[in-house]
Amino acid sequence: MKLTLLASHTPEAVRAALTARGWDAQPAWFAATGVQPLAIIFEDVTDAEREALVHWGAKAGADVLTGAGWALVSAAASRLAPLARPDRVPAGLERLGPELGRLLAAHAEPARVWEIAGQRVALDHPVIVGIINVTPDSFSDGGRFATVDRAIAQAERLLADGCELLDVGGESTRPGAATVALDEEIARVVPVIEQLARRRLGPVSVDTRKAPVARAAIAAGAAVVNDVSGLAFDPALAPVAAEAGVGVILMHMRGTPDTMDSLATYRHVAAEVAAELDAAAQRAEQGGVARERIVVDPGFGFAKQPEQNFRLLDELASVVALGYPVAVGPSRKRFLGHATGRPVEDRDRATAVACALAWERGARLFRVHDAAVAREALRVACATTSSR
Ligand code: PMM
Repeated sequence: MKLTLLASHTPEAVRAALTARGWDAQPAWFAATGVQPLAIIFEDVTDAEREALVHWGAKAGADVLTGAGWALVSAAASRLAPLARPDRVPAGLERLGPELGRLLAAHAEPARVWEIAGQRVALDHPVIVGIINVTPDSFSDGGRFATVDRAIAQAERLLADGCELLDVGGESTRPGAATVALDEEIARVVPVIEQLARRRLGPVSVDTRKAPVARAAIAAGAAVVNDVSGLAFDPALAPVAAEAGVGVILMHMRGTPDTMDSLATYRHVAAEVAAELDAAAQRAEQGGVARERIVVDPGFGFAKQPEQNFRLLDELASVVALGYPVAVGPSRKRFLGHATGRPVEDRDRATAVACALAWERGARLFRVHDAAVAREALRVACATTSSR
């Protein structure tokens, strides 16, 4: 008898093993996601639910570890599925169903497209988002693109290097950065977005936390609003985005750039970031933004210490499980310098590696300064995991 261990960090190995033995692509994929082991922590569970879960786990062949108020359940997705079905869930565990069902659906069928104004962005390959900061003080490229001509030249380079979205920002959000007056921020981004639209360079996203800036940028041609505050800064932003039908990127942070460093305290960073992003997505949907238009982003470097960023990169699956497409923006950030010892101007290789790891863990959009290097890394990562 011959024996081969199959990789289980993604469903790909099982899928490939089944198709190699004659299964059709679709059933092979569903079977592969079904047998993939998942580990899920349920929090705020009652003692009775804990007991019921332990009892169920013993019968279902699932591992269940518990403590006060929580239970960690580990089993193949297909074994967990009955817990999410009202007709099959054991008595006493009904409360688990809705959230678990959502998580399992996101696992088996991740979003394939992202709807932005006027077009659909396919997510079956890495989508590179090029950064155009029109700020005098951004941490890595501040001042370099502060004129319209320079911003346009940078846009052309980013598109030539494979970007599918250009993210124009007029307010630096690095730790301690000064806030920018509304008029000033609009005066920075709108002329650039107008020129990009006139030259059909895009689509364009506007990196802003403020409704008036978003409104002006959308009028100038922006198809996406990228809000680093996850709609927490300006309550008027969600309706503006909803009415315009633009795509929305909701990034995780805590506090403001002024205060965020002091708020980087987590007991379990991936769980807390995922929960806070889920709340941001609820804010967006309650504000009228359609689910298909929402992307979430863990916000590397925002209210996170270096080791918390690495934990989050490793545990990106917790964010992916929310069911929204995931964007990441590790580009040139401090945590990469922490691991490599490289200064900010020499972190594009580290950025590319972080992007490749994030792709493998389920991220689909990659916000970078240097698209050429990131594209190479992402092509290798994509070729490794996307044979279907
Ligand atoms: N990082 C910065 C600014 N905007 N937007 C998203 N969605 N994700 C990020 O990680 C992010 C962002 C800060 O970096 P920069 O000053 O180089 O633009």
